[in-house]
Amino acid sequence: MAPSLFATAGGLLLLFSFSSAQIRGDNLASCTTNDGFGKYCPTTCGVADYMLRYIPGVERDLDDLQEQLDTIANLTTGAEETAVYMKDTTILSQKTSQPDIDFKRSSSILDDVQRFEKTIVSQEQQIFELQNLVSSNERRMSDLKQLSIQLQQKCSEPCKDSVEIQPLTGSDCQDIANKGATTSGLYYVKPAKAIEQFLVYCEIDGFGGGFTVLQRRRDGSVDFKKDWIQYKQGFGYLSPDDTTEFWLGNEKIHLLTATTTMPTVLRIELVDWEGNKRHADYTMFRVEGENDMYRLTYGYYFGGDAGDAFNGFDFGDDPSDRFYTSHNGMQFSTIDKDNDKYDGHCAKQDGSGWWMNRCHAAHLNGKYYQGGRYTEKDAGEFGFDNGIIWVTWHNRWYSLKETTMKIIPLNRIVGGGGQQTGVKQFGGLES
Ligand SMILES: [Ca+2]
Repeated sequence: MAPSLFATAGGLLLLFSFSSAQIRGDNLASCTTNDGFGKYCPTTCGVADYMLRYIPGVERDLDDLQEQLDTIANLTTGAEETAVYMKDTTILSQKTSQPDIDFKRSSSILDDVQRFEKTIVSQEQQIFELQNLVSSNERRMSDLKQLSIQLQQKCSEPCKDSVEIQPLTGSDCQDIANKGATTSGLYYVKPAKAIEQFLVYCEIDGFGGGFTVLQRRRDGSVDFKKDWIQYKQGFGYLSPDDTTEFWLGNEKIHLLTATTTMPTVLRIELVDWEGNKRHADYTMFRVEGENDMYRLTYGYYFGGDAGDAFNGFDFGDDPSDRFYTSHNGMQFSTIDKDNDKYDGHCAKQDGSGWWMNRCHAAHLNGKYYQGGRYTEKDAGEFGFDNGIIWVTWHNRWYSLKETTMKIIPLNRIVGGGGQQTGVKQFGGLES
């Protein structure tokens, strides 16, 4: 009896640890949230969506918990019955073992008496142990009931988000900077064709420039192996202090780049594991809509010190490498959608989403390798799981530490605003 009671109590504890593990939302297919929820904003899928998915799980857990409590209650009753039975048996034994005067001399009766006395002692010990078990189980049940009540209270509280969101809004971060914003942080933007506003991280520089940040890698905390829907909607976390990783989402990137009257410059900023920084700028950056598989186009490499990896790279095996690794005009591919120019499936091989050709010379959504170095073995026989690559700076076996993809209207860089006369004005951001 005792082992099964312990086993049940153990199972219940396991159930509890499982219940609290459920609070993480990592397993959700299209809405990614985790322990940071409530502290950082999910880039997509609102709080209501999260709660709707979360509640049935909690309710199931509570039902399971109730069942377990009932089981323990039944087992405790069983133990109590056994204790009563044993007490009765003991009394009976005591009665039976009264030595009869007429048979005092019988050695066999004396033996019986001794045996019964032993039985009595052992049964009393068992009764004592069972009584301990009963009270210990009762204590556990009351603890668990208390926990259950706390859990129910927690579930009925409304979800709070403590992230600071700046009050200014605009069509993009430059618009917000034009309205006087001076601090970087989270802002709501609504590009011309957007149905509703959405949250972005704006990097406001000291020259009145407002960059809208599209992508951020910094520590490998967010897995970039995501499917089409997730790349479309965005994933990871937006933080007011630029401490988190995210992909803003292809649909939002499309709205920010393809529906504005002013051409957009894409700025790519890279940091390696030695702390060196480089950047690359592309003019007329545009991402088409989903009907064109979020095709990437740009005008030309506008400058920077990271080199023009978007234009492809001659890896030395074949002169056509450059053509087949250029990115301009490529559609977006993900692990579940192959829009590349390769017989195989680049995005599936690399476990990422990107504007794949056959396959790439720049791959900022690649696998995060701590320390940066990885080998052909890590990447697999056919170059699977490539890192975060910008081949015109570091070779393909070096995965970068940090990346930022952000946009700013072209006129902020070329003769716009009276102050900004060239890209060098922005160089201060990198150095
Ligand atoms: Ca293919």
